[in-house]
Amino acid sequence: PVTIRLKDYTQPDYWITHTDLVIRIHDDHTEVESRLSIERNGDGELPPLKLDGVDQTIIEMTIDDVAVEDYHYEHEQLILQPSKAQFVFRAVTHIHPNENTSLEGLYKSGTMYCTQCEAEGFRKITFYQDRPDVMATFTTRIEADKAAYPVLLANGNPIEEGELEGGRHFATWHDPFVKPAYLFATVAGDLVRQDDTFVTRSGREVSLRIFAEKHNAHKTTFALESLKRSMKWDEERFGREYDLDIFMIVASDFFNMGAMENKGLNIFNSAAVLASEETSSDDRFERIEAIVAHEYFHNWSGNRVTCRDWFQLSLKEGFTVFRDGEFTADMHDRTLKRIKDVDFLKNYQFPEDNGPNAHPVQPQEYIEINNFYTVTVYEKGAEVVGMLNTLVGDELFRQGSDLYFERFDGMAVTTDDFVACMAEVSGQDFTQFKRWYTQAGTPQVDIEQAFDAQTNTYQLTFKQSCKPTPGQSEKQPFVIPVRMALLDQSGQELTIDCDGDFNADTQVLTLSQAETTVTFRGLSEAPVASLFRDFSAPVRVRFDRPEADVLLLATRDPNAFNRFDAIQQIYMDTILSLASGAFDRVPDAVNAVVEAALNDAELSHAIKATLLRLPTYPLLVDNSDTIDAQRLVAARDQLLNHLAVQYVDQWQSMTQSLASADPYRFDAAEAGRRELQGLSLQYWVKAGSDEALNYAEALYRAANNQTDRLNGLSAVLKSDDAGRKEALLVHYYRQWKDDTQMVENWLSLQTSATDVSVSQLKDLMQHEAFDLKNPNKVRSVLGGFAGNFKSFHDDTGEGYQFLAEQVATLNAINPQVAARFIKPLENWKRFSPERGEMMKSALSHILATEDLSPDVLEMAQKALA
Ligand code: BAL
Ligand code: ZN
Repeated sequence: PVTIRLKDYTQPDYWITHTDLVIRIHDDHTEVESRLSIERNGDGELPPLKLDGVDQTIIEMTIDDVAVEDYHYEHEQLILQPSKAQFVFRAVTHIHPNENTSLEGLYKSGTMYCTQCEAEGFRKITFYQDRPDVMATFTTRIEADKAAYPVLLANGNPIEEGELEGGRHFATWHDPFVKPAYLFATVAGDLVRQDDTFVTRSGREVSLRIFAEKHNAHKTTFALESLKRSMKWDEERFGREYDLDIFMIVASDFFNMGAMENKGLNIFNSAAVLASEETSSDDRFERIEAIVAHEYFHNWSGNRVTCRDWFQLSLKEGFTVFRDGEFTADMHDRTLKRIKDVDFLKNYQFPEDNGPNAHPVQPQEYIEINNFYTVTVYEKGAEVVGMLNTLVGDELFRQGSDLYFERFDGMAVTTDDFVACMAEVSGQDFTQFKRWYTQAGTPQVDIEQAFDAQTNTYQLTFKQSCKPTPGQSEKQPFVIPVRMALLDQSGQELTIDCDGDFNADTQVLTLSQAETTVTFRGLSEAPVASLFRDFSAPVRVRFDRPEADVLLLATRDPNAFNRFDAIQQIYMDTILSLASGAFDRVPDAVNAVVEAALNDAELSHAIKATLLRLPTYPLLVDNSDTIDAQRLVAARDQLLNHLAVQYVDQWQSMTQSLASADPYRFDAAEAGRRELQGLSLQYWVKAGSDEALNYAEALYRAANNQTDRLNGLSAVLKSDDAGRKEALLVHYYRQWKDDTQMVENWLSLQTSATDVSVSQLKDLMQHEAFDLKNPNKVRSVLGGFAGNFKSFHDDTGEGYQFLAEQVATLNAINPQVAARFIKPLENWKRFSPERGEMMKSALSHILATEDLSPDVLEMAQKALA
């Protein structure tokens, strides 16, 4: 495999200005006829034309209607020598979508044909310069059997349709906006659809259509409503209006990603678009709304302005995650959204930064770009955009965004271009700030404080550092915005007067040196510093300070995010100290913060739930030096049991008082109520009474929505009542076996919500509900298991080898999906030596597999390096 490097980027030798496709779908093959209008980029002698293409059989090729005889094919490229600077290249090729299990390019999903071209799938459809800086207008004609595939879709606006001989028909679509091949899409299927319209702010009426296979037909309304909210929000908040006459979403049961922002024709993983209260939990509703928004927002941040090369992936993904985060915050509860996002970042991105696959938001090299659709590029990328917003303020951020969209409309650009717009509107110099794009690793900020009662001054000293990451041993200081307040002993915010780089309007202190000391004046008593409010920078903070300070923050910080953060810190220290043996019992501080949260009548249900939830295993692992997996399990369980028993009366009364017989409604208040009820119920069941278990089962059985049902079922699954667990799981499957999303949930509940052994997993993979070719089912079973810390890291270590075997099998079916399952093993060096060796041996097994795909090879090599 070849390593691709950012520093080697050069423009292509040729541009493609228009792409004309005819796709003829037949049962045993698909014929693709392309006509590419090509122009030389530059002058002088004509270089060879190199077109990417894999898994195609060439039937015919011409240049300006003259047959091409002289060509060769090497390294997955067709190479030929044009004799003119401007010409039309035509190719007729055959492909086999029915055999395409990689789910890249054109493939069969259930009864329909669909495509996935990002990042490099278009080369499986036709020969092309499959790179994002080659942008063309597209005309696409699809032909297929009319009875089997009555719906024929492609990007852009529909321009023609009609009948063909032999029961076939065609539809032609034209996309007038230039786009790279990765945004191409086509669909042919027997689909039902739900229609609506949206009138844009300039008064244009846009048709909205959501398509699904018939068995999924009843679940499209929520996505359609979400789409309309997204379109409106993007006009109001970012000034972005939709451009085509039609916007379509298609739900596909077989999909590698969550969804794909193809121009005018988004294709979604069914799990990320289809919703009903019977089958979708509150979390799922929120996720669907966010993904619909995310893909829609890409129409500007990604499609109208796209990436010059794949090293710029975060240009569109970081910015679009930031945008969808703002949307969700505006639609629901801003603090809650922030807590959830930061929790996600710390659970997934911090460990990535702390392991062998650490890479910058703008990676400098890759073997397989599919491996770089990561939490670093997406979520850390969004944090970087968020910091720019913090540094320039909301108004200038919007001006910078407007400038970016206007200046680069129709172009393929870089993260530098984006930052330059923010610099231009604000007059700030972001040269140093851009290290966030190029340096990998999570910076650590060590803080010390000193109060001087003589001078009424308080000093904070910040020292930043960043551990070496693969290929980067030395790091330069980052620009770190610290949103902050100083609190008095009652939790009131004090006025800040200091000598640091502090913005009084935004209450942001900016650090740019390796070490910074800031003196705060006019303080008659030692304040309590509330730092990194709302997680103003993606850093690890080490601040060794009196327990009383942390307790004040955990119980009284007016910034709910920081209150959450302080409580999590107390839980985390407790669990890690119990695991290491430093504590032999749960300290009083825990009771103090839990009681304060339980008794705080001002807190919303949702925020209260976040304050009462213990840190997850990935977070505990990421904060441990050496991991003794089963001691960690025992320690977390000890704290969980302690809270369950100590506050059993409160858990019971909260569970009961939060019950509601009202019709289901998805909104922040109701979702919060159900979340807190579910958490209380788990604690109550954990305390061990039959009454609690009966309540959980009754909640499951009587539920009129999936959230209540899962709250009841999860509580039962975490109990020791094997008979009851089995009975409910059997009931669930019988009831819902014809619903795709419910079956996926059923699979994942068995692997993630309860203890599971390798032999049970093997049985589950033999079940009629399982299909190794379906990524959602694979993720439900293997992803559920790999995230089940206790079972995955059980004493036998069997799970590691089992996972390795599955990766080896999946490598031949779907490399993209296979490569994702190397991650659970990659941090083997951080575990205790014996366990680390078992994990390493599983990775070696993967690396020894024959015919490894570049996807799996790259990930396994890095994990073992
Ligand atoms: N572009 C791939 C899917 C997404 O991030 O929207
Ligand atoms: Zn995206």
